[in-house]
Amino acid sequence: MTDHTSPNAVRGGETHQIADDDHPVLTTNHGTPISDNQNQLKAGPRGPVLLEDEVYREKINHFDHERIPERIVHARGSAAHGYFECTESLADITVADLFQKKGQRTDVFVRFSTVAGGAGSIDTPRDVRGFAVKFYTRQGNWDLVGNNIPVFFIQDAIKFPDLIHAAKMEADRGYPQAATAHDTFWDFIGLMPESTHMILWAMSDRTLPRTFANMEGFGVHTFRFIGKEGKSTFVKFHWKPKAGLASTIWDETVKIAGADPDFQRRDLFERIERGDYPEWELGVQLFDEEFANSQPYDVLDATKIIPEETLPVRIVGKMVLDRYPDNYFAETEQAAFVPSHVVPGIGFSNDPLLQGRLFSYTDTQLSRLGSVNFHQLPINAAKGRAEAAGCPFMNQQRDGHMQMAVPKGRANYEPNSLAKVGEPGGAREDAVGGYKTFPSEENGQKLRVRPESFADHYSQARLFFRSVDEAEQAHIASAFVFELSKVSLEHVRTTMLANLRNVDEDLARRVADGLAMDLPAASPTAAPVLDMKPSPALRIIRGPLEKHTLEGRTVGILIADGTDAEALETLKTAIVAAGGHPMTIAPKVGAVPLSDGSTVKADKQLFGQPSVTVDACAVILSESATAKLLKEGAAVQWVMDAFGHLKAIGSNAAAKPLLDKAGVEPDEGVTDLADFVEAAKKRYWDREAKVRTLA
Ligand code: HDE
Repeated sequence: MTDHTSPNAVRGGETHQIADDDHPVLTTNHGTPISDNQNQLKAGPRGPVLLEDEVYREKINHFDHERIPERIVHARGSAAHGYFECTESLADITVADLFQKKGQRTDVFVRFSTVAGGAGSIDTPRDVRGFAVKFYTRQGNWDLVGNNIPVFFIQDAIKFPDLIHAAKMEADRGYPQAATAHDTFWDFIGLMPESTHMILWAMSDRTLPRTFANMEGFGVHTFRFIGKEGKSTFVKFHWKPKAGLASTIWDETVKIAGADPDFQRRDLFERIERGDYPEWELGVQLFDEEFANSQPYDVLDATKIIPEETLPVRIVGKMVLDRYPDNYFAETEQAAFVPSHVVPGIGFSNDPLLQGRLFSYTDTQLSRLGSVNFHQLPINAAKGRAEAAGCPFMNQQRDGHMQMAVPKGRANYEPNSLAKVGEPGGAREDAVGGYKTFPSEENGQKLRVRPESFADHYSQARLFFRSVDEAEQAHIASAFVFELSKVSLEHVRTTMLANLRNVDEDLARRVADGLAMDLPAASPTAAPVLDMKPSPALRIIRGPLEKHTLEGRTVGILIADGTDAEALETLKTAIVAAGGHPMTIAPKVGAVPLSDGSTVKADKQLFGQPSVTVDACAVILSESATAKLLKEGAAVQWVMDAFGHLKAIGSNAAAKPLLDKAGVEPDEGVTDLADFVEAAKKRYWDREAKVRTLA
């Protein structure tokens, strides 16, 4: 890019860049060429500004309206483009076009989000993550708007505004932002025993995902697949991360929030930039009415899972995210996910939470995006259909705010006979391929009730707690203690303890101990609490999706003046060979002199890149640099946190005094440089008892 500075100083601005072959002519929104983008129109060089200055007025007026209302929930998000590939045909089960042929690809746009915080909040609060997928299928768009937790807090959508009001910042004081550790949230949860299962997940490491690529995704509700003869099969959707499930430790999470509030969106962007494309398998649990009726819970109740050990997840596809959005606002912010947007072959169950969502999302887009034409925004337009049929949508709907299309002719109604006189007559129904609702038999009295079959609020909370690893159980108990310690209303804590007694006596006792409170009597239950068979699939730690690998992971290498050049090169090569991403970190970034007289640029500076931002830590220092860094709090903390967060630490002999000062004790995860790459593939859970007291 050349910098063309106008020689014409009389125009007053310091910098006038003028149009040339690389830069088109700057214009107003109405196409008028602009001669000066540096100065308002004034009456004389020092005179008042003139209202007639359309160039200025238009520019500032547009700027004043640059923001749209943020989403009431899931406001903070980031997204990527990619594709879904069918790996096993489901043609015998659904007519949905994207599942017909092995190898068939469908474009997707996926937005990940936190729930409670505003758009400018942090990436790593303890919070559920949204996992919303828009499939641009050849039969229209299908939005599978899920979360990284397979159950929800409430059973009926009518409670959603109460849940969200209670969870977000408190109405009078305007805080806390992006945190559930406050009175109103726990007041609501304590009084809504149906939320107990989800709150166990929320207090687990599931709400502290390391990166978006390390999360599972779930459709949550029971949906239907609809097959050729109109046969319906119930289905639950699961996304399984190829990078494996991985979470952070609470202390690490809190520190990431300070070190890098954009940690997860940066990771998503950088992974894609590096070609480490985040990938998931799509799995389905398929079942019929008979199976549904034989379970000790109701499959229409979104606070329940179907354990994978009872009904295995069948993998039918994969999703790869390989392109970052070109523009955050136009794509990520304006993306409108709407669960009622399904395609032929996919339908709904009577889950009252799902049914409630079918209304809410279109409605919210009208206030957020401001127009019934939000489907015309490029990110929302049904482009898959455009490829198939030449037009993203064809109907007789017209006009409205921000109408972008220019429909020709007068066929804005149907039926019409205009084609008889040679005029375009517009689109018509497709009785064979068009969307058909599954004709389920429905009858009954109109009632505002909860079915009896939704009454059990504790069995699956117990199932979850008893299924996960001991380390995860300790994290859950500690998370309850942390959150409830921030609750100032003592009766609210007591209610929670009373509810937890129905989940697991040991858990309730540990939380009560952590709060230094007496255990109250258990709260009454509306149904017997069952001891379901533990489900190992629910574990992160020592579970089926925990992966010992360096693939896609970042290894921080602390270096400083005099670092052994050869050792550094050997380590970097070994990390890359294992699929990892080496990141050198030094007190000064510009030039680090190495042992052989050469210099390298460090990737990051020590003070801005604490070890919480990397997955494993190596330290290669000269004796003199070690002596200096012993007096540098950030360096000592770098190593201390790596140890405290159960990460592998590899070092050369000269760096040893720094490890000693940081309190590093020998264990399997503390190695010399030769063994480090292998050791760096996992965390050392057994170390945890040495470094912190858990509830
Ligand atoms: Fe949402 N939810 N939700 N939700 N939800 C929204 O829609 C709502 C629920 C989920 O990246 C809103 O466009 C109701 C469950 C995600 O843009 C809103 C109920 C699940 C996203 C809304 C639920 C979700 C949203 C706000 C109870 C997991 C972000 C902005 C019946 C299965 C999508 C918007 C994105 C967003 C309503 C419960 C997931 C207000 C009424 C259960 C991932 O329409």
